[in-house]
Amino acid sequence: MSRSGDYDAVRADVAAILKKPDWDDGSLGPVLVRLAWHASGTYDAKSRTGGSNGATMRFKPESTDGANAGLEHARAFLEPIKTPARACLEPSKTKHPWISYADLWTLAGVASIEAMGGPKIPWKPGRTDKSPQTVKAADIPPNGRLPDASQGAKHVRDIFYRMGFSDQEIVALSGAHALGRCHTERSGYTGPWTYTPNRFSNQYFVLLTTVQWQKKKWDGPEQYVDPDDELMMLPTDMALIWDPAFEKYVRIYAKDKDAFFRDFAAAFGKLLDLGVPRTKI
Ligand code: DDH
Repeated sequence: MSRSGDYDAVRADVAAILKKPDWDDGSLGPVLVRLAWHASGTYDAKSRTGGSNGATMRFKPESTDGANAGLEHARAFLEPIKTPARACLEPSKTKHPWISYADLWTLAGVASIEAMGGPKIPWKPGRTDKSPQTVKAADIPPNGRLPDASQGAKHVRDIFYRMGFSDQEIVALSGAHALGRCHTERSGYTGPWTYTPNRFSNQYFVLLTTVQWQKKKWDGPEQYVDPDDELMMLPTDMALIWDPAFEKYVRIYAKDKDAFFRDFAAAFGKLLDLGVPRTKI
């Protein structure tokens, strides 16, 4: 068992489980980043509810929110880092039982981004978990707080302004779609955004601004594809180049990888900290 508070040991264990040849493009990184984001992206600044603190995605209705489909796998992949199945038989095999799920899920996102070549993300521990025995319905954010990919710029702003983000931060955060892919059985959409879905990069912006995106011809939901039908964009991704205020930042990040890395790190760190009680010094 690691020493309580040894977050570097947790980071190292997360990095060690990422490679998984039979999962998607061979890495758990993208789905772990999505877990960190969805755990945090329920925050409502006005009512100060939602957010990563509490790790409430373990409970209904958040656990069964359609937007979180597939994240049960991400949570299960992290479980052995906190409590291996055999730990009850062999307590010495327990790895990091002292870490809260809320800290583990957010730290796993941070560690994954760094392991996939992304920037160092500011992250602080201190999140606590709601207990399954005493959690109240009011502690769990309702469904519908995460973005709906079929909508446009107004919806994207409604969702992210609710959390307290600016247009520039919205665009920076959206660059996480350099990673991973869509799965028909989870969201209804299909395909990766970039040719390098396990590599954190500014490729999402480069592709958004250079490819001739066209509506995919299929029976599924409206999505956009490149002429070879290998890559994809969601309607909410396209909104970032259709809306002039968003487009300005898309073009900046397409040209300037360092600016994207810097702004993404700040915005992602802010996202993971929304609603986490911090004592001001
Ligand atoms: Fe996303 N995202 N996302 N996303 N997202 C999906 C996958 C991934 C939206 C919809 C989808 C962010 C913003 C938005 C990641 C990170 C981030 C999928 C596919 C949909 C749909 C799910 C599936 O089928 O498995 C929408 C809409 C928005 C929006 O802003 C309007 C943000 C801000 C992040 C972030 O991390 C900061 C990642 C990573 C994935 C890939 C997951 C995987 O399993 O691969």
